[in-house]
Amino acid sequence: MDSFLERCTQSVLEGEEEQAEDLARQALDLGYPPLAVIEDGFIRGIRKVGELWEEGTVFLPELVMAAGAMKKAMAVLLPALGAGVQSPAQGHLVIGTIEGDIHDIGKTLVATMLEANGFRVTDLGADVPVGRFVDEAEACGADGIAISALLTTTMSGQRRVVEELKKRALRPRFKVLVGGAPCSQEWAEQIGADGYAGDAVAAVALARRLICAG
Ligand code: B1M
Repeated sequence: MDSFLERCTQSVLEGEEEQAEDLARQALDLGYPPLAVIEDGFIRGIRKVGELWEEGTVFLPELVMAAGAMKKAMAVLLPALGAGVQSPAQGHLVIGTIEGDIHDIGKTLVATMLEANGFRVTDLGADVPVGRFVDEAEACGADGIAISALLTTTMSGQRRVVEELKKRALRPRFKVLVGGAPCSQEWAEQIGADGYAGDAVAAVALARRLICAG
């Protein structure tokens, strides 16, 4: 791997907030495409920490520090993803991480990529109650709801959003898009969602297919 990107990975692995932020700035100065630095540099670091944590080699404080470093880098790089975008709104999505789940790094990246590609996005944040996804989608007249879940224990909330929409007779008016590490296309089909996306680029393609084509 490119040694600069390797340093980005390492800064997250070591939970070095200042260094991660500084490297993110340097990346932009050096002309690296922001999404490439996020995916091939910083995300590699946070995923590696997750693996080490699962193996029992690192502990929760290190995971928290790594997430802190990741967030500092993202704060520099995310605005650059959407820089200069002036395309008219292609559709409107409400997005959030499902209740009980505070993982918001991937969700925020997906939200930014959707915006950078011309979608209007209402980001509800993390730990969002099932009913709030539906209330907000109705209130702002969105076309779809994108739900992130990172825990096997919280992904069932995605199913409850679909059920809530059915209960309020709002299907198929609002499209439902799901994503997050434990999710899959099979899961989306099982819960009656309209589609699954494995990463932020795929989320944009899915939103285009479901919303712009529909
Ligand atoms: Co947590 N955590 N964590 N964690 N954490 C995971 C998810 C875990 C897999 C780690 C592991 O075991 N290897 C594990 C879950 C295991 C499971 O459920 N089977 C886990 C656990 C157990 C926990 C706690 C329970 C730990 C504890 O307290 N004992 C706790 C839960 C807290 C809670 O939510 N209630 C917890 C806490 C935390 C931190 C706070 C320390 C921190 C989160 C900080 C934050 O987000 N603000 C954290 C982190 C950083 C992780 C890992 C290491 C990295 C997550 C991340 O940011 N990835 C993670 C391990 C892993 O995922 N490999 C882990 C980078 C991000 C860009 O990718 O989020 O996958 P990701 O998003 C991608 C795609 O998934 C997709 O696109 C994104 C961009 O490519 N995507 C979507 C995501 N959402 C989408 C929505 C869409 C479409 C695509 O809509 C259409």
